[in-house]
Amino acid sequence: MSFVNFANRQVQLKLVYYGPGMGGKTTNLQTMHRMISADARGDLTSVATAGDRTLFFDFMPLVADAIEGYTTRFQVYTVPGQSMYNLTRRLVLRGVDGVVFVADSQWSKMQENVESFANLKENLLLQGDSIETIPYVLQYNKRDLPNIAPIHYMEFLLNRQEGGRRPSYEAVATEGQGVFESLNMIARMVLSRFVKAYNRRETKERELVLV
Ligand SMILES: Nc1nc2c(ncn2[C@@H]2O[C@H](COP(=O)(O)OP(=O)(O)OP(=O)(O)O)[C@@H](O)[C@H]2O)c(=O)[nH]1
Ligand SMILES: [Mg+2]
Repeated sequence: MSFVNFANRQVQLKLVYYGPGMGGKTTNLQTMHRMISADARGDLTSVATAGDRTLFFDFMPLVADAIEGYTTRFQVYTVPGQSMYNLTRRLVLRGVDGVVFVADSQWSKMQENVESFANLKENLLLQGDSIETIPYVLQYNKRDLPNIAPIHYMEFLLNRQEGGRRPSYEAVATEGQGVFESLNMIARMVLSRFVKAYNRRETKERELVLV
């Protein structure tokens, strides 16, 4: 949930990695944790896991100098992808500012991708958000595997929302490919929406400027 704290000059924004089970959401955070220097990120906390599977959520804070004069903190979460954990997904999604949808590129996962995306739309609506207005990007992960669908097919399945095409990235999250492209773009989209909305509401001397 976005907020500004003038006393300690902080802006806080919430990013959620969403998508089908085993798609690579947790792996995105693990790769970020490995590759971002310790002064720009906090610990990666995984709350309840069974082997590879997230049962509750993962969480990691990131810090950036994105807004002039303010420290910007991104609270980054993953949801559990398995369909039975929908109530947990709703909890994690509360107050979200931006979503990275991590799809699994394997042919055998196309139905799960579509179902998970429909589930995201439904859960956004339930909390008064909408896929048309919430900033999100698509990440087509596991491009290193042999039996994968071509990008144009995944775009056809997942990237035809009203409100236009969204940015999408090919990824191999285990190796870092596509991880930072997705993160940088969602951060940029969320910040620019936040700054616009904020400046509309506030007086001139409180204007926030993206750097
Ligand atoms: N080959 C390959 N394997 C990957 C890639 N990304 C993730 N994996 C593997 O896929 C498995 C599942 O990845 P996770 O990141 O745990 O998936 P998740 O989306 O968090 O799954 P849930 O927590 O169940 O929702 C792990 O064994 C990862 O190492 C990739 O790009 N290529
Ligand atoms: Mg996970």
